[in-house]
Formats: sequence, C-alpha cells, structure tokens
Amino acid sequence: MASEKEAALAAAATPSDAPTIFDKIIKKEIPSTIVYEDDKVLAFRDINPQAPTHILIIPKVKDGLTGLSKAEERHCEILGYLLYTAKLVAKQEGLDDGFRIVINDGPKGCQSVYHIHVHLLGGRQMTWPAG
Ligand code: D5M
Repeated sequence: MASEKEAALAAAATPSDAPTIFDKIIKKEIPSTIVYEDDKVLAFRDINPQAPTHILIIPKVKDGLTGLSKAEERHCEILGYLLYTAKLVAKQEGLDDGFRIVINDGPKGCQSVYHIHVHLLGGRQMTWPAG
C-alpha cells in the first residue's frame, strides 16, 4: 500500500471536488464498518488503522467541504457537529482515558481523501509532536 504521503500527493493531483471513495461508503456501494450514523454524519472504521481505535467521521453531504481549508461560515454547524459526534463515538468506544482528533488538510497535511473527515484515534498512548 502506498505511504500516506504518496497517497496525499496522488490525491492532490485529482480535482478536489470530485466524488471520492467516501461517497460510495455513504451510499453503501462499498462495505465499511459503520459505528455511528444519523441523518447528518457517518462514522466508520479506518481501513488503515493507526491506533487500536481509528474511526473516521464524515458529513453525509460534502457541500464543497473538501477539506477544512475550504470551510465557509455556512459550514460552522456541521463542523461543530462532526466534533460532537467524535465525542459521542469516543464514549461509545470506551475511550475514557483520552483520545486524539486529527483533521489532515492538503498535501502537506497528508490529506488523501478530499471529503472532509475527522480522525478519531485512541486505545494507546499518543505521542507528541505528531509526525
Ligand atoms: O485520511 C483518509 C483516510 O481514509 C485514510 O486513513 C484511509 C481511509 N480510507 C480510505 N479508503 C477507505 C475505505 N474504503 N474504508 C475506510 N477507510 C478508508 P486522510 O486524512 O485523507 O489521509
């Protein structure tokens, strides 16, 4: 499998508002392990986990929000809801001693899928600084 950096560089070469693999996950066209779903968001296990618990939380409607750097004022509600959902899922996963939230943005942020997503990582001791 390509490294995260290679995947990010490859993704950056494609039109950033194009449909992504996450659209197929939302439409249940490809399998995923969904851990939470409501009318606004979907949370599912990352296919390439970087921690014992590694879940992605995404909006069901992208609305131009390919990444955090594209956020407009109209996105404030969904951005807050993504973080609130991360907290709900962390509780559901039993991450009572702490967890980490990550939003990668753009090639230098190692973003590889251009549909905004919050990474929820937990189940091990995190280190700092992040790589
Ligand atoms: O994170 C994108 C993440 O998306 C990366 O950690 C792998 C994950 N991914 C890619 N395809 C899938 C499928 N099909 N299921 C579950 N997880 C997936 P980024 O921050 O953009 O690098």
